[in-house]
Amino acid sequence: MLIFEEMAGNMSRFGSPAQNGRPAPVTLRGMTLYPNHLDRGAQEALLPELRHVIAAAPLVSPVTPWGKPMSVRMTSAGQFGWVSDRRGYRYADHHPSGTEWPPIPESVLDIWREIVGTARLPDCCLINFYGEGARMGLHQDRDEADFGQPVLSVSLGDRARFRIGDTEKGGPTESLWLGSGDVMVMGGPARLAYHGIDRIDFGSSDLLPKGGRINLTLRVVT
Ligand code: MD3
Ligand code: FE
Repeated sequence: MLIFEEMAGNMSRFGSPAQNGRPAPVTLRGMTLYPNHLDRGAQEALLPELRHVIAAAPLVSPVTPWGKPMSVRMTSAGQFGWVSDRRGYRYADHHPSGTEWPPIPESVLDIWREIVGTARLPDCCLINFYGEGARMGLHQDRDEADFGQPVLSVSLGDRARFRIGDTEKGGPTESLWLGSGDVMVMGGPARLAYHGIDRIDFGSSDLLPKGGRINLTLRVVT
């Protein structure tokens, strides 16, 4: 009884019974996690769309304004892309190479439409790629104009240890694993919480042929 075993697995992971074939959403510090929101087929269907974006706007290894290389490689789709270099962090209307950012794939916008709604669509989809050993230190996302707009994240590939704290630096934090297909929405009080990725469990998923993790964050920038 494979279905029964999958349900039991979900129950031990999330502590609540499956609903409509998916574990119930989990709220932590004002964020809502939708475990396994995308099934394997939906995850696989996103990959060619993302490869298309990355072919037009290649992943870059950004440096911080202090000149420290980031271990995460990044690119974006949409009207704006998030960039970092010696001049600072900011949203830019072109890729660092000078090319236009490609449009956000409809299949990615559909996830926003389904979970957030249609009042406003995101104008940036930041694509983070985590290879073996990549991490992201605790930070706030505060380069957007309206913190009333949520941020939606989609995890694909290897699972990652996500950490979230308070809206002030140095407070207590909590962590949870993000697995492939998990979708998270940060709105309300969670929107300005410190957060980061401690580590990825490299090789834990077979979604990406060479391993690693892709995280998409959909943002309303303007
Ligand atoms: C909580 N990315 O790109 S996504 C980022 O997995 C970023 O690549 C991480 O943090 C990643 O800025 C985490 C989940 C996330 C995104 C935005 C948030 C959590 C957030 C904004 C406010 C609070
Ligand atoms: Fe962030």
